Amino acid sequence: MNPYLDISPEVEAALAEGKPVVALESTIISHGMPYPKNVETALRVEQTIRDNGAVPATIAVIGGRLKAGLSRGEIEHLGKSGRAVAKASRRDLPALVARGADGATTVTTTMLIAHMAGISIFATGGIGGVHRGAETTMDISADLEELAQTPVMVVCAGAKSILDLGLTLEYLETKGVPVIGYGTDELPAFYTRQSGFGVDYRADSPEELAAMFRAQRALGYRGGMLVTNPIPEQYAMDKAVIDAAIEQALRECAEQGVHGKETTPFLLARVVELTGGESLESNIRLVLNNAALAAQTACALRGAGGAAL
Ligand code: PSU
Ligand code: MN
Repeated sequence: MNPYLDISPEVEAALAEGKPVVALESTIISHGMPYPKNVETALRVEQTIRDNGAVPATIAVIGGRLKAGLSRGEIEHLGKSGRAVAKASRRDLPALVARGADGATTVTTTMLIAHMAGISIFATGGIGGVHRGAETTMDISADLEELAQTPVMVVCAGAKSILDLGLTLEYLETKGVPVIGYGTDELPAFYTRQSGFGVDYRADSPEELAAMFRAQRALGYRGGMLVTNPIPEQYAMDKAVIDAAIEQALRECAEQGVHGKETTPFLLARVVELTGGESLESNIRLVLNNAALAAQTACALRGAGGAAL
């Protein structure tokens, strides 16, 4: 095992017994939602995974250790510290580990650490992607590169239209990452069920998702798979309301010269402020929905047919 990795006793036992395990990220806790909703949500997401028959492994860097499986106290700490905790992408891990620092893991580093720990399914809200205007800024999330090189299934609700969704799909196609719509032929746009962009394939059950992931592994691909699960209808937002908030957040981002790793957290926080918390509620609901699907798929993977992945 990697000398910097700590797997919690519960997660370690589950992996040893071949039980289904689902990884969860921590940037969503420290940078994606305000306290105390972030902590409440992180704990509810873990409970949802348990209710669906799997063991949750929330991932973060604590005191320079790569953690797969956090205690309640560690989740509290990440939630209370908020943006004071470093947002940890792939390039950040060497320095954080060497310094014994804390880090909130993005989709990128959650995939990386999950894979190190032997966990192959991960549930989140939205992934990073190609930013609008990337043709001049070159701002493309490391999440897309990680999907291209790390064999983990990521269950998300699509991506927010703070990004250029068309270019994000083009990039994933170039990198050979399968994008699967769950019960849909269209890429969901996080707060809304539709984006106007088609996905590669559609699956209608956790068993179908498991079969696709199994086939990908059997083909020897090194990369992962992106499952896009639309927000439940009753929690979806009005497209005009969310689009207006996103447009305003993007304008303010440009005016204030926000750039680099601060861009995504700035946009996420402004959208929540501008929609008066309605978007936060939608965000929470879609994460819970993704956690349930990821847990069911982890169970399907461990179940019928062949060795555990
Ligand atoms: N998009 C969301 N919510 C999030 C993130 C993105 O709707 O919480 C977080 C995830 O952790 C994702 C990261 O991996 O932001 C991407 O950041 P960047 O765009 O800087 O790569
Ligand atoms: Mn970026």
